[in-house]
Amino acid sequence: MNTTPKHFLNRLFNYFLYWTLIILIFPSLTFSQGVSAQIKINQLGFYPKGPKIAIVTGDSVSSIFYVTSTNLRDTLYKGNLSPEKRSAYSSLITRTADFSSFTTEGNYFVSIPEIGHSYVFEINNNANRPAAIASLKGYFYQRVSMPLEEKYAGKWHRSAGHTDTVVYIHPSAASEKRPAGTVISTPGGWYDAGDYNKYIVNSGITMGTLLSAYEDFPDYYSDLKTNIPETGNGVPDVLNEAIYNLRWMLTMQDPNDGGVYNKCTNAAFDAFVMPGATKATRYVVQKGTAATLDFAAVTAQAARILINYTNQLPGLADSCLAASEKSWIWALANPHLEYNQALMNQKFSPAITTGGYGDNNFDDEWFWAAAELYITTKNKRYFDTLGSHLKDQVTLPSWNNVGMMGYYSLLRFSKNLPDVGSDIIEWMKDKILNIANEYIAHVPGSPFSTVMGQSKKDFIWGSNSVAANQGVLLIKAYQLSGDKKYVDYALSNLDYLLGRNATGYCFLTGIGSRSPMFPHHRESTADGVTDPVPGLLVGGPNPGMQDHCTYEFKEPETAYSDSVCAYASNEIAINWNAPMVYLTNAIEALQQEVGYAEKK
Ligand code: G3I
Ligand code: 9MR
Repeated sequence: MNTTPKHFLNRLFNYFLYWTLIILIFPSLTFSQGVSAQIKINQLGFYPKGPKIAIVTGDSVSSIFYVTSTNLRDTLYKGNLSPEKRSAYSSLITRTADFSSFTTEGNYFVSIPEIGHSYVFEINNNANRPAAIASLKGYFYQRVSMPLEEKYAGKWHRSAGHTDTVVYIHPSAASEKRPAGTVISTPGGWYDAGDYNKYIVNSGITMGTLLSAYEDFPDYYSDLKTNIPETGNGVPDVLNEAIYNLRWMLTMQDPNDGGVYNKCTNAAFDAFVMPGATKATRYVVQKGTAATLDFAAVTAQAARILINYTNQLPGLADSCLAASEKSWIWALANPHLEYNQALMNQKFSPAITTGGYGDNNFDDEWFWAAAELYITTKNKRYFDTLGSHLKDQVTLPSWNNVGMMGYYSLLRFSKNLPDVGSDIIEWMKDKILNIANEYIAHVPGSPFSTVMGQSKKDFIWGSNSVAANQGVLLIKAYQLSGDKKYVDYALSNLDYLLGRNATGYCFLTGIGSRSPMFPHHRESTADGVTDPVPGLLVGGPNPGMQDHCTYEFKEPETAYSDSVCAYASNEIAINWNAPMVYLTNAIEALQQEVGYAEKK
């Protein structure tokens, strides 16, 4: 063997050259497959010191995963995939890649040999801020009666939609002072969803959720700007946005008796044209107990918030409180007036075939309205009503189930409620913590390590709002207990909504690498812009598939179709966006408090 110093140096050089090449080539050889649909991940990213999980679906030869640079040259973290889990609500097999201990800021892929790599994601402070701002801005694009100028709406600028200054009293809504055919003006507000109608019941929970987001995180929202015409007027943008819909809601009350019409609507759904392009007659239809009590709750809550902005908004808080108390009086006289569209259509014409939002149980609406009115006025008569409903069942909020909204508000103001004893406060707190604890108990066994999707019942029409509302409840659990683990679980559902789910979609339009391109949203279909209107949360997996469209996947977790046809899984709606606004912004607001991010 030649062992001269020259040869030794040569061999040493070759040895280093060999390993340098291996290091450079190895990752690109192994990870050259490109983006893999098998890797599901929050497509925005993670906080430096927060939980970080990706899920691999299907077969995987490798039991190892890497976090790599986006040119695949540098391998920065290596971890083991978890053992396989089988999903109960689809045929998927999943494995977890947990890289929570990797804390270096930057842009990365999760890469798995023989499979490929994830979409790019970021590790940084404010990781979810784009979704937080976009989901709130989404409401601006739903505004009905004003032009959306390019400086605010970008390429989605458009002229005003429905003016709604000539709206007819439908025969179902006729009263002595406003007989059928009377013209009223009820402009403004947000379009409800992919359709062009405006529904009070659905505005109820939407407004309650947005106003609660503000009441829970006022300092955070005072700095959050969404580039809307009102930005900079001294009122936080979340309130500016809500006020646009609030002013519409106020016009939906009959000033003669305080009752509130269920909706402002066409007789039938519009075609897929731009907002305001059709000139179909608009009606307000029958008053109802649910609509009126939801209205009472929202206006009572708005009154106590807006009293702090009387310089900018003179008189608005007072008008809200007066409207709220008047609607309450109407509800007392009409405690059980259901909006039953089918029955209504048997009696009156024209028949109304737009969304119903029909509800026939008003216990929860009574409780919520009484709670908001009581908090705002401290008047004992409202306490008496809420007290009589305290033992009612409360579950996760939805448009027809708003009792929990009352819990949230009462607990928020628990130190300032003269008639509400600590026993009641503790009882409500326990209810919420019990639900939260039940949610988190089964996460380790859940296929995507999320709270969402542990029950088949989670996958309903608007299932994404179930995920978001579970997240909101977990944020409340954190606020009530101070236990940070609840925020981790809330984040698991945000990760679900932004990509860590069985479909692999980031469900908020315009966000992430793979988000819906064809939502059931008339404007997005008609505007000639390739990208859909941004910041809108689609309904999500719904095995009910009531739209009868073609679905490639039909299992509970996967029954989602990114097609305009699929209104049962791919429409957008204001009541689904609201808990998304709450959840994303709450986590952004809490990132330092819970130790996910350090102050910079
Ligand atoms: O109440 C029953 C419950 O008892 C039962 O266990 C459950 C089983 O699936 O169904 C429940 O009823 C469901 C109801 O929502 C309440 O959650 C219906 O099946 C379901 O079809 C119904 O879907 C609603 C849909 O309209 C059809 O009415 C959605 O919640 C609601 O978000 C959606 O709202 C539409 C508006 O009408 C029009 N604008 C667009 C908007 C969004 O798609
Ligand atoms: O576009 C409508 C959507 O907003 C509703 O959620 C959905 C259910 O009420 O209905 C959609 O409209 C469809 C109608 O129900 C049936 N004919 C086709 C309409 C547009 O796809």
